Amino acid sequence: MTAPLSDASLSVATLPTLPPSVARPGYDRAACGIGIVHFGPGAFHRAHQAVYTDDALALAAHDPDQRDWAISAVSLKSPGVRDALVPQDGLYTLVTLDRAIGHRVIGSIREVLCAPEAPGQVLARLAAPATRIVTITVTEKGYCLTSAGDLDTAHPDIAHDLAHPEAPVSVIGYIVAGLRRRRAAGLPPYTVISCDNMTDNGRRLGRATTQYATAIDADLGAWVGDHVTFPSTMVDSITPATDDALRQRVRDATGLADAWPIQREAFTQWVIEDRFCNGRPAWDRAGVILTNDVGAFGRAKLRLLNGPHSALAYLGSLAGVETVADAMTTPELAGFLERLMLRDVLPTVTPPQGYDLALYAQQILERFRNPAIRHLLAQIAWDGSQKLPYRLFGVIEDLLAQGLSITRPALVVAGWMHFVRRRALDGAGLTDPLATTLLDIGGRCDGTAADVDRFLALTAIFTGPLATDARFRAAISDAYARLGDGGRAATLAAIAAV
Ligand code: CS2
Repeated sequence: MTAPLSDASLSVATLPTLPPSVARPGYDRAACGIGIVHFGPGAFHRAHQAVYTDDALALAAHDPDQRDWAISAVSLKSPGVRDALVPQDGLYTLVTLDRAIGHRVIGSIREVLCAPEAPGQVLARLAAPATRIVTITVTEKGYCLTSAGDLDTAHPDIAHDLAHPEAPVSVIGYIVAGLRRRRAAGLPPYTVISCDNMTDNGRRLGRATTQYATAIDADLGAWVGDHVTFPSTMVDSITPATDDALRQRVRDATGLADAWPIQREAFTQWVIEDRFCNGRPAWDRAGVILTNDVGAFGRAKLRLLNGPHSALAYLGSLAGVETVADAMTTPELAGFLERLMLRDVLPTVTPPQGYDLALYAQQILERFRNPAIRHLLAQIAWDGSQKLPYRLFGVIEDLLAQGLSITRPALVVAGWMHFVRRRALDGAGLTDPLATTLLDIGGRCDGTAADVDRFLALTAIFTGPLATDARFRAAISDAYARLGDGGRAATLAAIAAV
């Protein structure tokens, strides 16, 4: 084994120099054709679906029918992933952070494209007979849905694509342009799999895609409705953003520079509705759960993990706490979170078959406590306008329907309002598709109950019966007043009091 040069980078050529402690692709990558196009190859995809696919390719290495499932990773906007991974032949290091730290090079991504710079290549890849699955992680906002769940035809990307369907910019525009080519060529479609944290993500994506296809061509819309499947999924693995500390850790452990390594906890779960219209990799052998009832898994995870995550993000940030693990060692926040999860959220969740929900909730709390992970609350706080409805509003609706108290969930919504207001006052900016509107509202807030009404008037977020429910408004106004403008001690005391 050649000792790695100190300035060597990860690539196919340098793979043999890795120390034995670093796992690497256990299959012949060059023999694996591309069968999956993935849109949105950010950290989560590379920590999750690409790893399951890497496992499936290794487990089925001797089965020629299971070989052609490598991934073409497509970014819709920025060239960053392509610029980092192309010189590395698509390889990157995955670091799992738990009691034991694991290092592993993932090989399932064989092509990386930046759509705005190579639209023709992306469309050709979608239309290729060998492409049989499209997977997606574009976050909630990438689906361009209205708050009622329809395709938002006023969204600038969708409006653009409807006018130029052969030169799309949105993920739905690309999916349909690919399907249109396949239909014209007499090819079967591909299965389209949403891997984002939304309730009934497959049904939502299927509905919006069919609406878009119908708007372009009614026959195409009917074909999509009849032939394309959109399985719903539940995806789970805590994946903090990559930082310089991770790059250094990888360099130290592998002897190679990696422009974009990925870190995540050891725990990972993927549940997919078993509805594939054109085959699939041996994901089941790699630990993926294929089921007909993914909805129960999705709701349990969104309500018991993501909702509490958002609760920590806003309330923890208001109290000046930086990470999830730090929040969990702050008794006021940890206590609030347990009460929220066990007393309020848990009774609203129907357990997936064979699930012990109380145990599941305890395991999530344990994962949040993981001291090996620095998961920034600021990262989780992104896109609150998109996340809160999926994560928390269903819980609130269910509690109200049963005549139960919503004091604690309301504190989270009020916490988000204060968070927005403080960002506006500090001139700190906000990562959210509605940032301009939110910061405008935040800037006009004066700390009184009128602030709550300003936020609740946002129909893109507060919609349906909740928007007009007097109990909802009252609980949020009350919580908003409790949180007030105090410093750390006052904020923690307000959180501990409910
Ligand atoms: C988090 C999720 O950033 C967030 O909003 O709640 O990314 C969460 O870590 C994952 O869904 C865990 O599977």
